[in-house]
Amino acid sequence: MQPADIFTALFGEPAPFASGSQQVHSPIDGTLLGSLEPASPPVAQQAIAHAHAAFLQWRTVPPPVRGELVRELGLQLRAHKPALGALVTWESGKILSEGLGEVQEMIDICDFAVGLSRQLYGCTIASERTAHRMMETWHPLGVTGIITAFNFPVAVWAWNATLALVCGNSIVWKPSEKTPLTALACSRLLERAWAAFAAQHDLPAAQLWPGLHAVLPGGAEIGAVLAQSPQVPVLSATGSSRMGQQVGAQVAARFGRSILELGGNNAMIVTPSADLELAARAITFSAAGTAGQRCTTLRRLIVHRDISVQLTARLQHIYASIQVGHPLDPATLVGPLIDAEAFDAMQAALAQARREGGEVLCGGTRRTPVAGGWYAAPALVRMPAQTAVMQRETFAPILYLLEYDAFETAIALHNAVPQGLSSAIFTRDMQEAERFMSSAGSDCGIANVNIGTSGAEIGGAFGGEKATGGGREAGSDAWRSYMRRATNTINYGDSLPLAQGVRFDF
Ligand code: UN1
Repeated sequence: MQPADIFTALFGEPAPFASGSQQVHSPIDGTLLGSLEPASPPVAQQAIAHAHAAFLQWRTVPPPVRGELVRELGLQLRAHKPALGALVTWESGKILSEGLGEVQEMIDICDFAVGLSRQLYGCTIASERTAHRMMETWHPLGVTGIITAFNFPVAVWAWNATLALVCGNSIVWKPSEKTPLTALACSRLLERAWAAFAAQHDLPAAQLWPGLHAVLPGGAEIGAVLAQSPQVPVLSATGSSRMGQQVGAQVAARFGRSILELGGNNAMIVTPSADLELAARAITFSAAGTAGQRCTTLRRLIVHRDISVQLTARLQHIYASIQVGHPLDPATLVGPLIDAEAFDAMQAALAQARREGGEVLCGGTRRTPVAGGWYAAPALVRMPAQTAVMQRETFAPILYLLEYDAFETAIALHNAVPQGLSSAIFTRDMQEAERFMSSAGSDCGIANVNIGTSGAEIGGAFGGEKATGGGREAGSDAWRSYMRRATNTINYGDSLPLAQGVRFDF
């Protein structure tokens, strides 16, 4: 699909973004996709105030009814999957299958959130006092701020927004400056979902919409407004560890809650018993897929010395055949990097790797399958040790290869980086697999066996430890981060016994 058709499908006109100081260019070929006016800090303040007012109403709507809005959003996404998936490709550069996959990830989390809207369970607790009962109640928290990155411009919003909505919160979203159009498309779909929802339910619609959801295109100054506003009790931020350090500190300074999903520096251990063909497939998708621009991208491969030559040769063979090209071409596996800056960062990392004793086995150079885009051949780099360049996340398709002899050394190397998002082991040895997943194994939020580091399903909690920020989003009980917990103790007796046996007689 071409941009004009996509815009017509999503916005009802072929060129809806025709004026404004912020220009959005496609990383595919530099095409100008549109121009828009970014939000200013005062506009952001106002959006937060409206969102707070909407929250005061929305929190009283029963959760299963709130779920109906998310059900409508899921229907909109199903109907517009081809257009939105193609827009994700045009704006972020990922191949169409992954653009569509990202929209599917949104649909999946919608389904999850609809079910969740009937399952916001609190537990009951045995009281130590006669004729007393204890329980936990979960309440909406307020305005949920969402800051997203260019590489998953819509799915990460959906993880947060769908849960926040069923939990009874309103939303203010600052998308990446590089991908505001997909954000505005999501907002349009949610608006349509709202119209269908509001027609079926007797709600104070005027007080709820549009305050319930706002998109604020803009830069770090908008993120700072969200981070500093006391009317934003929870802020979910996805991006670099440096960004998270700033945002997290600002939110903490006002006792707000942050959900941080920051840098990854994900590794895989490949042991002698591994199915090497399966491992090679998983490595290629995780390391080269999405042009290395996932936070779950595989960046470090820790291979047992006995199989290293064989696996490296296999990977070099596969890498030589990977098609780098236009992401709408079905034969393409690797699209462009997001911009020239990303290409420069890749070159700088490769130069540093060489200085640190690394050998670039293949890739790393610029390709020009399409004029006007920054395309690079995915690189394999053999490293003599886990040097400084391997300690940081370079958002590009570079896979560093290390050898190990003892399993303990592999685990130690695996954990010896600042980040802790995703991890994997390829092995057919049950003890190695279990040790990798044990408390003394991988220190990451995601630890996989015989699959790669990227491409997680929404059913699990997504996030990681250390410099990854500690936040959890999407499935499992991640919803709790968007709510506040009240502990209730109820006395249904005729006396007033005190806890811990305290006497206070008078
Ligand atoms: C991200 O890169 O920010 O596990 C999110 C994955 C995707 C989500 C990635 N489901 O790779």
